[in-house]
Amino acid sequence: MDCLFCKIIAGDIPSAKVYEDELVYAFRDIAPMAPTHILIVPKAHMASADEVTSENSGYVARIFEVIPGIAAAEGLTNGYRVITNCGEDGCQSVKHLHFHLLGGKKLPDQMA
Ligand code: DGP
Repeated sequence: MDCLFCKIIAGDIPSAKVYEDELVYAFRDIAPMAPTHILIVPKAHMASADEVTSENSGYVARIFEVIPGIAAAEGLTNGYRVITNCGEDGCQSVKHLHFHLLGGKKLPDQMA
C-alpha cells in the first residue's frame, strides 16, 4: 500500500521512534510545531478518524492508553494537547489515522 505512515511503521522509511507495541507506533513529527510533537498511529491502516469502527476501535483505545506514559516520559507535567485532523476541512495531509501529541510550552487557545 502506498501509505507514508505504513512505510514508517514497517521501517522502510526511517523515523525517530518514541514508543512501539503490537498495536501502536509513535515517532517524532518531522516538522515539530511545539517542543514536543509526537505522532501516534495505529499499526493497522485506517485513513482517518472517519474510518474508526467497532472492529478497529481497539487501536484507538490503545493509543489513548499509552498517551499518558509517553507524555510522562517527555516531561509534559503541565499538560499537553492531542489532535487528529480529519479530511479536507480538517487539513489532514497524511491519510493514515494519526494523533498529534503536542506539548512543552503553553499552546495557543484558538483552535480555528
Ligand atoms: P496532518 O496534517 O494532521 O496529516 O499531519 C501530518 C504530519 O505528518 C505533519 O505534522 C508532518 C508529519 N510528517 C509528514 N511526513 C513525515 C515523515 O516522513 N516523517 C515524519 N516523522 N513526520 C512526517
